[in-house]
Amino acid sequence: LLLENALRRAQERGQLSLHYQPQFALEDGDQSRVIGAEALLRWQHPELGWVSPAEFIPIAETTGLILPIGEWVLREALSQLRRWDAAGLPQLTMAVNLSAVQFRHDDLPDLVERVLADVGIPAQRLELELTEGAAMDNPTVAITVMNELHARGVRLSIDDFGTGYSSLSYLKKFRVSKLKIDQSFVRELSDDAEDRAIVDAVIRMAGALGLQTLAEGVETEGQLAFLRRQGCQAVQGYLFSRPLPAEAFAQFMLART
Ligand code: G
Ligand code: G
Ligand code: MN
Ligand code: NA
Repeated sequence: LLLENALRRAQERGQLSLHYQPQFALEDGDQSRVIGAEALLRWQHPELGWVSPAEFIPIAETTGLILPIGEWVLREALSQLRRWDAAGLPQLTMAVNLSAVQFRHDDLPDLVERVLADVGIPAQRLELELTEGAAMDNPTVAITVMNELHARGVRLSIDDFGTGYSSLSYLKKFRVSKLKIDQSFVRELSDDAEDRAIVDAVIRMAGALGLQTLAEGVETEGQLAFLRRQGCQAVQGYLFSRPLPAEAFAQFMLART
């Protein structure tokens, strides 16, 4: 209850911020190029310090606070994209995490369209990340919402792919463009033949379904080499960069060019 009340005030007191983790396309040879950023919510409380999203997102979901907070995240992330454009950074896409509660809310497609128009960012530059669980919670509703977002030009990816229970028949019907391979499969790639088999199978299946793949949690050159060899299109992880405050992200980008 203490945390709930604190969270209620966090937004108006400016305690919420976003960090951004770069996402890289794997290109010919051993080249890679930043193609986007994932916005990750951070909460700094004056007494509690940094509170982990793993701790406060579930509270935000059960109290409904995720709706105003989620709208703030969307608006802030897209506004940041505008600021980076103005600062001369290459045109990136912005990936924003959606909770199941936001996804189920009637207003989502119109809200997303409104925020894009307010900020002046084309829908194609936004990618909404939805967990498998949120999509499979009610697949029929999920298909409708995905179609409405797709009609507005917004792309969707399935986050933490492999940890839920997506049926392959639904995956075919879902209007998603990308599978984000969960970091739990990436972590042991060098030691675990089963994880290698799983990741290989996900990349091949995605290819057959016309979906892109992005591997999360890439921390070592060995993991990267395997992913490259199997044809994974994109990666993010500590090997390249931790999630960074907006200013540090811009510096990271400028230092690469
Ligand atoms: O950044 P970190 O690894 O601490 O994030 C922990 C979890 O919180 C991840 O599952 C991530 O998807 C989730 N998360 C981070 N930011 C947001 C957000 O803006 N909205 C939602 N719904 N989840 C988020
Ligand atoms: O659930 P989601 O995939 O949105 O969560 C992303 C989380 O993973 C963020 O909290 C981010 O800080 C964390 N993360 C990103 N890259 C790495 C990595 O290379 N290793 C580990 N352990 N965590 C990572
Ligand atoms: Mn994510
Ligand atoms: Na994930």
